[in-house]
Amino acid sequence: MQTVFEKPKSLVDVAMHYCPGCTHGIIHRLVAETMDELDIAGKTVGVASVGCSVCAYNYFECDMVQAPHGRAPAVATGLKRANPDSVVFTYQGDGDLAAIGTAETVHSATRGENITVIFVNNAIYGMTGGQMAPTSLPNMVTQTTPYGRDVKTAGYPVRVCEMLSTLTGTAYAERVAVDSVKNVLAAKKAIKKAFQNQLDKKGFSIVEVISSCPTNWGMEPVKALEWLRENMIPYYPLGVYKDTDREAQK
Ligand SMILES: Cc1ncc(C[n+]2csc(CCOP(=O)(O)OP(=O)(O)O)c2C)c(N)n1
Ligand code: SF4
Repeated sequence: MQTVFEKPKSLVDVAMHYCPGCTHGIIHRLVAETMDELDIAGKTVGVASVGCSVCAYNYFECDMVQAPHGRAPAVATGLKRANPDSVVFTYQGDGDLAAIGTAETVHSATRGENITVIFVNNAIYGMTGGQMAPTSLPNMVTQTTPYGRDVKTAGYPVRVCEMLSTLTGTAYAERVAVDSVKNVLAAKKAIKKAFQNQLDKKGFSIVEVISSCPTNWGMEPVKALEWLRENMIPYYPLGVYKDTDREAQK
């Protein structure tokens, strides 16, 4: 019988700690499939961040480091510069990448570090119980905005791909989602390209993955995906925000 689907070799065969219906598991699989297909697990170092994916080092069959909150791109910079033949990726939530880690994110991009950033945007601080994140939507109810995010006091959400695409050092920035089969397939393509870019020495590549947090959104997993589709994607349009490959062809 022909095998049409199997667990990637670069994913450790253990039960994950993520909540039922959490999309972190899907994104882990896409990263692991990419490592298998590019045959790079043996020279890859992943940098886990702080957030629900803090234990990502338990799940990938490659070397892993766990960075302090927000510092993953700085740690990745050091790893990549010390060993340019390695493949280095970070795996970060929106609290990690777009709040405490904003400086590291912006400056590693503007330096054009040849690393791959996987940015999981679920619009909330998942691990700590659902506080407002920089990417929480206007009027979104969170633990710290029980009446909804008031932009007059809490400001507007940060659109990371749009912001980073203005930086010359960014080679590639794409926003994808994992709410449907079609979007998961597109997310895989983007993640693979972000790793291939690094092999081709193209510079800083980021894939923002619009994700769900059913637990802290207070929704059943399927409802959370519907909410994502109806609320997050309109605010965070999917697509390629920067691709130096495409610009070179113009
Ligand atoms: C220096 C520091 N400040 C604050 C915290 C507490 N903290 C842990 S995880 C987290 C937010 C993580 O949210 P996010 O990055 O969106 O990831 P998610 O859990 O949603 O996947 C915070 C504030 C910490 N661990 N270290
Ligand atoms: S709290 Fe949210 S982001 Fe964290 S594992 Fe649970 S569903 Fe996923």
